[in-house]
Amino acid sequence: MSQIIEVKVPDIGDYKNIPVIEVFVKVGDTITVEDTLVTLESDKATLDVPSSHAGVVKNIAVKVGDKVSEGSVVVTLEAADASNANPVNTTSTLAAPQEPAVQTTAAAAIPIPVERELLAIPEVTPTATVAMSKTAYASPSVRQFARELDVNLDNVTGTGSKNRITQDDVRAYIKTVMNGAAACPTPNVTQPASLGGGLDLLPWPQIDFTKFGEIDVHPLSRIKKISGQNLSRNWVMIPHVTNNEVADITELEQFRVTLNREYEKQSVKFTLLAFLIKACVQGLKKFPEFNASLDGDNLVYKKYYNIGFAADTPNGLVVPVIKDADKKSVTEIAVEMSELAKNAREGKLKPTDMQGGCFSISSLGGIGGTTFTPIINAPEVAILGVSRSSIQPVWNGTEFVPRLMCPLSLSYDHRVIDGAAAARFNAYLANILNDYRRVLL
Ligand code: CAO
Repeated sequence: MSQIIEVKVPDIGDYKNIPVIEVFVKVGDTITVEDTLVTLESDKATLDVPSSHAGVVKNIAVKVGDKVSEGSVVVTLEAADASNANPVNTTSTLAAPQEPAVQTTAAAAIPIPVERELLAIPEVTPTATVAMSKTAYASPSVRQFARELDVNLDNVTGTGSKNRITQDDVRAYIKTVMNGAAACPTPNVTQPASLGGGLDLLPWPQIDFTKFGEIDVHPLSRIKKISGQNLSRNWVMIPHVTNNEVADITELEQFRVTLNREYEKQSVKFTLLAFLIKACVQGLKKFPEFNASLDGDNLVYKKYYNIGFAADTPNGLVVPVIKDADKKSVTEIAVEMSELAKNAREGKLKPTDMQGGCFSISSLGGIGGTTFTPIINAPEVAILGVSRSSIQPVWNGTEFVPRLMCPLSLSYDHRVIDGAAAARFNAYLANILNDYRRVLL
């Protein structure tokens, strides 16, 4: 006898009214126990709601954007045979002799919430080079995690329930690859430890620091953990080269100070960064390969100009993005930047505030330093580092004159950008900053 079963959101702790961000089933689908039905996303984590029963989907009670809490009905299933439905939770059924029985049950126990990247990381779509498995048994958050690291889930062995692939399985796979024993299609063939294919790294040093003195141990913040993984991947996978240039910003700085005086009452603060963002847009227009992303053997040229800027927050680094910077004035950029920077410091940025970037700027000018090597924010192909401006003696042909010089460090992905192009881009940028009227050209 078939049974109609309502699958509900189970106990999800303190979370209430969480939006549904993805629905994975449609009416008519045949699903098995633990198939993911929907994903919910709170401000801190994403949660996959798996099915407690096998059966055919008869009705879907939620859609993307709906808010749900514990007990909200997610789907109605028709289980072909209650005894074979193999529910994860055993609950009493309301028998209805002629009609299908209706069983109300919570979904299977939700796996530990997986924190999906909310910060500093661009959204990732599967690339042509890494065929993302449609058949591997993994939750959307694990699939997302694998995509970020370009891992094909078909190569990963799942150790979770019913061989489900977990984040730890993906990590273990990466460790194997990094140790030089890259996944080998023939199970009996093992590769020598060092063929030059993997990084062949030594294990991380395990040291008992207390042997040398007193210590304090604090867990890394969530932002540091997430951005750390991205920075490591980008540093290891992208051949970085940094081109250093200096821009004479003497006149621009005078102009900026004048503007700040004029706009004081309107609470607009013109920072050097706002001018830099606009100047970079001009650079991207003139040198389109800087506004591109690698997708396998293809280069994707973007026709929009979204500029990210690194913001230092008490919890770590985040990169909010000024969208369509080409369509905004310096004043609009300054206002939006200050709002985004404030939200970043207060931990109020939305995931969408940090997505869609084409090129990033990391400005340490307000803090110090003469040059540095910023790490490219993949899948972008270049990033501009800005250090502290200082008065330098500059030869004008007849004498040394004091000029305000600003160091610009442009890191670029050498697979996409040649050294000569990088030098041209940086010199062009310096030229605009030298005489900001050029931004109009
Ligand atoms: N040279 C000299 N002084 C500079 C400068 C430069 N290149 N850039 C900024 N300054 C000065 C500004 O003029 C300002 O002084 P006034 O208040 O007198 O005008 C002061 O430094 C502070 O600037 P700001 O912080 O208000 O503005 P900003 O545009 O420089 O920075 C933001 C905004 C969000 C980028 C910044 O707050 C921040 O977080 N910086 C750190 C970024 C970072 O961590 N990068 C590293 C990433 S890689 O780990």
